[in-house]
Amino acid sequence: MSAQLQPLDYERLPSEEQLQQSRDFLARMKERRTVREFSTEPVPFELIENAIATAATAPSGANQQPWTFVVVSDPDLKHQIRVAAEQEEKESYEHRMSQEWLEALSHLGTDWHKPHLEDAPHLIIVFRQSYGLIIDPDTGAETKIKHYYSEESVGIAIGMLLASLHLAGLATLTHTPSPMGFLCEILQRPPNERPFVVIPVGYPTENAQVPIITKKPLSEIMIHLSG
Ligand code: IYR
Repeated sequence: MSAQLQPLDYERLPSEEQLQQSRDFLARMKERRTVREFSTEPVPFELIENAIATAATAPSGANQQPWTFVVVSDPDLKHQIRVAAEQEEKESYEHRMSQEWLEALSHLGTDWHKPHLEDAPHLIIVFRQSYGLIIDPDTGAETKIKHYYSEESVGIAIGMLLASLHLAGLATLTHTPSPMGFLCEILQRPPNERPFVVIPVGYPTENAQVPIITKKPLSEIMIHLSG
């Protein structure tokens, strides 16, 4: 099949506006913090929908969009997820994680207790579709479709999701309980979907605290080869 093309819809911005937009976005994104203390206050659901719709605009390998975003707002399901996550995390913190790993984390003050999995009004659980799966509704026959760069694609989409939620004034936590297999069972996902990350979303508590951390300066992370 040959490519079907159409003209690019593109508006060239005046240079001052380019700079303004770029600086404003940077300033907003610099405010973003990973939050671990969530209020139970409800969140307008359109903010969640818009963030997922934003993530869905991400580029992906062969435009296969290998992602599923499961939003869990049901208190009973959140409770089940918390119990299962804490069980795995307790085992990890007490037996599975190396001393080196625990030391690398110590400045963040994390441990196996995960109350935010119940306090946050929504958990967005992102699944990576390691392959596409089409099930014929009549015969039940399965067709598997190879996916390309699914990890990279899902990672990019999650970056856009986090940016949208932050710009909407919401707090997030990128949480990766390990192992995460329990999420497939609790949420009854099909065999082609692998849990990628759990993102509690909501408002921070009034007294929320965050670790004092810094981000690497541009001089350390950017190499400009200008010729
Ligand atoms: N999954 C654990 C441990 C953890 C690991 C990393 I790498 C972090 O940056 C933070 C935590 C937990 O969620 O506590």
